[in-house]
Amino acid sequence: MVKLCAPDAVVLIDGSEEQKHRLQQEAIATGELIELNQQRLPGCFLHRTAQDDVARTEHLTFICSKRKKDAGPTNNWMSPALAYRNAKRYFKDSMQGRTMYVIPFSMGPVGSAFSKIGVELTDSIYVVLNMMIMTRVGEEVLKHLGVDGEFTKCLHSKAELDIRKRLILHFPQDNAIWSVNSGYGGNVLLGKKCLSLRIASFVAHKEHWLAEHMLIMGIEEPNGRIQYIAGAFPSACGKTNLAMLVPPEGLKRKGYRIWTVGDDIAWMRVDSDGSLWAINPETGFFGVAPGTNSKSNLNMAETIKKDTIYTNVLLKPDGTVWWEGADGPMPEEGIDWRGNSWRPGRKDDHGAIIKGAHPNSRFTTPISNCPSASFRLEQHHGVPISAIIFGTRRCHLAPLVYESFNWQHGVFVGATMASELTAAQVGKLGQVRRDPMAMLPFCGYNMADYFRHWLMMGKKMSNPPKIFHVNWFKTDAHGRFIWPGFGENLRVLEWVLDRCNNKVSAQQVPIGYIPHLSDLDMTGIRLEEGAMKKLFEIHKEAWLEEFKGIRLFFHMFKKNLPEELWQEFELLKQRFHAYTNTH
Ligand code: GTP
Ligand code: SPV
Ligand code: MN
Repeated sequence: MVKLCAPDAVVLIDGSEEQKHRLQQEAIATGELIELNQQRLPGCFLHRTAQDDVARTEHLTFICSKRKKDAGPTNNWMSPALAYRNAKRYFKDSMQGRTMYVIPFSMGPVGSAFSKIGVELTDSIYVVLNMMIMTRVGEEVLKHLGVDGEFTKCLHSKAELDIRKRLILHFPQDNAIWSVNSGYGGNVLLGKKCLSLRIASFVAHKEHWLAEHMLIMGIEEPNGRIQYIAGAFPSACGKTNLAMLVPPEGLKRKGYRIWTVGDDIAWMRVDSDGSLWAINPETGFFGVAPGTNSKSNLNMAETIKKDTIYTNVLLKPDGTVWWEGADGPMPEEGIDWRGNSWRPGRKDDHGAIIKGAHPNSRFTTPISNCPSASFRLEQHHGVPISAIIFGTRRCHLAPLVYESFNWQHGVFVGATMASELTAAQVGKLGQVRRDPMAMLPFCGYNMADYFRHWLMMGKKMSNPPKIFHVNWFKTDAHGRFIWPGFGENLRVLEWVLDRCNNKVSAQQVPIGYIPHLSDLDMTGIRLEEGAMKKLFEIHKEAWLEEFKGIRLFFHMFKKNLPEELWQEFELLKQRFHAYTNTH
């Protein structure tokens, strides 16, 4: 790779504080990082990406399996030969005048049987410093690799940061990832989506485990019992917020405590007890900034006060940062995410208000600084999962919460998830797309085989988690969210756990079980008249309409779609046939 990229120097990242400090100083000198007010935000820096490099570019992301059908109909595919050839043109001499950094990293605790090792080569100090937050980096990792150990070979170059030459390539058979011409997190922190989801899902299929786009959280009752939940929500649909929620005032008397294990990725295995056990392979959060404040997410507001790299937020004159929905008053001036001087209310040529921070601006921050960080983060075995929840962003269709009838039905619920697009993808905001298990952009192989794998995993467990679906995002006639969300979501999780513990019964509707309203503890909140009814409304016509989308989606997979999913679809239609709108 040195021969291909022609860097001036090669530097091995050893994981030491001294080296980190040197790299920070170097990045400040070149302008790659801006040092923030070190009294107010110790160890914090700001970075701005190119204006056309602010979110994952799914249309430039490819699965380069040998056969096209192994990538499946939902992935972009390129043959390995063509992909290597195309990318080599862009990598050629791309590091001239630059340093190549060699980052050995472990996803999962170093030495755990759950963990996987990668080595990322990059010409970006920003990538190095982010990887040092998001993963376990340095000599410890190399020791565990030995001389002939298997690792994921990750190559990244900013090259010219030219979107026309951008490629994010995955070679599952070679255990390799090549990313060129981007500097945006999800495209370049190769341990995250590229390794821990796309490559890992391919490996997990072969090795019989699950690599999922899921948060992991523990809910502790006053008697000390902690139960863990894993939740898959599409990008920017609430994983980070849920993973560290603060119990609402009304439930304080119950003494719950929340433990954050992870906010984005879960690796899960069946253990000898027949249950599903999960680790978070990451050590940091790469979280959405807009909307983060001490009311919506107190734990995160505390976490990001130090040792944090901010990307594409507003810089205030006092050397601190701001974004839409941050704590405190709106600043009177600043430098916006594009690097332009900014004042509130200014409009662009199209008459739209110019934002201070990009809607997908983010912070990179260590889990260890999070007040709710789980004490089990370093445990090699992970945590046992009692419930899996699939969450989507639907303004009308899906009720606040429902439970699937069994594992197979739960897989159907996950496989037919659909959500409105957010700023985390380049694309049309608000448009509904099917996003099975929140993995549409992250499954490294044929999604029909992935569904079959999920069905098989259910058969391997004598004590499988129950599967639920939630939707925090239903809106009223004025477009306002009906459910207050955030901390109040604990009321829903409480019902989820009650169901897992066989403490409450439920009402059966065609899509699954919904709560008896009296089983949701609503102490301390008052919603508008009729809100609860709206939140649990099952609108037959809307669901019949939804079936068209499901059928189209399933047909993409032709004969390869597992028969069980067609069966579940038939059963669902039959249940609706016998149903009249009563809720
Ligand atoms: P990725 O990092 O892209 O995978 O996203 P995520 O799933 O972790 O989403 P995150 O928690 O960062 O939330 C994204 C957006 O949803 C933010 O603007 C939040 O304020 C908003 N959000 C999160 N939870 C809720 C909720 O319960 N209700 C409402 N209305 N909004 C929420
Ligand atoms: C997501 O988009 O789901 C993220 C952010 O978690 S990124 O790492 O950029 O993919
Ligand atoms: Mn994510």
